[in-house]
Amino acid sequence: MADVVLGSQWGDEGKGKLVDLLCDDIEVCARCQGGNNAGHTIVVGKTKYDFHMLPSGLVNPNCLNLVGSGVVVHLPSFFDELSKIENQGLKCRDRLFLSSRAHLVFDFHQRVDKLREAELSNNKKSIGTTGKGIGPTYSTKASRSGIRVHHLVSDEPNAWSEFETKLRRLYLTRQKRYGNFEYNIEDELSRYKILREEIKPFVVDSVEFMHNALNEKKKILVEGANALMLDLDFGTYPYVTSSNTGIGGVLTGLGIPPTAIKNVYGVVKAYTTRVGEGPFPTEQLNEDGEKLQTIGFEFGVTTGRKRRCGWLDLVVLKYSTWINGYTSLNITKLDVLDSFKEIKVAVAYKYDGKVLKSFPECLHVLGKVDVEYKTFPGWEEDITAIKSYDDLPVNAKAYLKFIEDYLNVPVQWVGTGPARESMLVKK
Ligand code: 2SA
Ligand code: GDP
Ligand code: MG
Repeated sequence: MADVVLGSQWGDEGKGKLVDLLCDDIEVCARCQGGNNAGHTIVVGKTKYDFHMLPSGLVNPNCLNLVGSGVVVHLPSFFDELSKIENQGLKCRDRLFLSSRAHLVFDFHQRVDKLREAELSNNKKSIGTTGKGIGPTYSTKASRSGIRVHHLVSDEPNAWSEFETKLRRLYLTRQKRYGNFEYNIEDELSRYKILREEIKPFVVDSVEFMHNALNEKKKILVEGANALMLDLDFGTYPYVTSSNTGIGGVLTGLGIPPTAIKNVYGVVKAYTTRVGEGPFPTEQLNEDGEKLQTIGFEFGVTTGRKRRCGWLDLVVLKYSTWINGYTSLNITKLDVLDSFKEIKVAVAYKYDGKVLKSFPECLHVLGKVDVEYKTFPGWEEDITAIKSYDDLPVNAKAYLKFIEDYLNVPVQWVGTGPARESMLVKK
């Protein structure tokens, strides 16, 4: 059976750390969507690992790791990331596998990502993407002109010339749309001639890989990237990423049956952050927001951008729970709230004087909602050294209990610091 870790808000909830903790007795860790737009930080002792496209399960020397078919892969970045973590002392080459069905991100996808953002910015409508070519690659995938890993590595006769033709054709269509942007197709082709040989040992049929792992009763963990509110269908469209970041993406991105899924762990930051543009009803453009940003050290792992900060939003989390069906929660970064005298939590959105029953799909409505907050007294003490859930301050436990009751999902873990050890388990 497979357990799944999913981001419940707008990302960066601390999924990497939970995956690391669970990986101690996991045999397979799989990524199912997104690409190197993701940034998962893991702190082990004095070493900090930043994972982008590769599964965080690589930190466990006994764990096999799969980059699934739903992931979009920029091969130069794949190898850069691999060498970076190998240089940090992790031996992982023989434990890493890449789906033959995954789509490739080319350099022109990344250029186009930035050109499109520049175009949108003329109307102040840019998405605030990471510039990693994620949207353009999923677009070529959906328009059926994408290039997959097997197209590159195939040993069939004429495979290379077919790959070359496909790449040239794809580039031409982008050139027609965006003009003569800076890009050298000949350089790209010669790079891929080398990458083709380098990537071959990693490539597997991921459907068979996952089927065998399930059949052999291996303990599997699926590592979600980004988060539900960035989901292409259920997030704050169009201010979303281009994959299904919710539970649906686990099935479509790995090719496993729904019955293979056991636990769905929702990772919830004790407040809310968002990086990039788009609606954020509980954002605090004031001292509280700045304090959360500074204490929480809220900077993007991939782009270094400052994250926007605000209070916990239970309207978002209820909606997120309806879709992903969390079986339990990991509340993270509770320690960031330690010095607050009062802590607010959004409990309802009102529009035209009426409480909304769900999270609105329309951004105009969302922009006009009045957010209703419940205010909690802070605990105003340092919780970072606490070793057991029961020893948490009474006010902190009341805060957690309220979240649990509102969502009707049990809290299983509470994060009290970035390090691996800073995680309380609730019995
Ligand atoms: P994209 O690049 O097309 O996926 O961007 C579309 C939107 O998705 C947001 N997005 C993210 N939000 C939070 N964290 C992400 N990963 C990095 C991190 C982000 C970083 O872990 O910090 O370093 O800036 C991530 N990736 C994509 C993005 O901001 C757009 O709003
Ligand atoms: P992910 O994308 O969900 O894996 O999260 P990121 O790695 O992008 O961002 C989470 C950040 O919070 C990282 O810098 C983590 O080291 C840090 N972090 C995780 N859990 C905790 C916690 O409980 N307390 C504190 N203070 N930091 C944490
Ligand atoms: Mg992140």
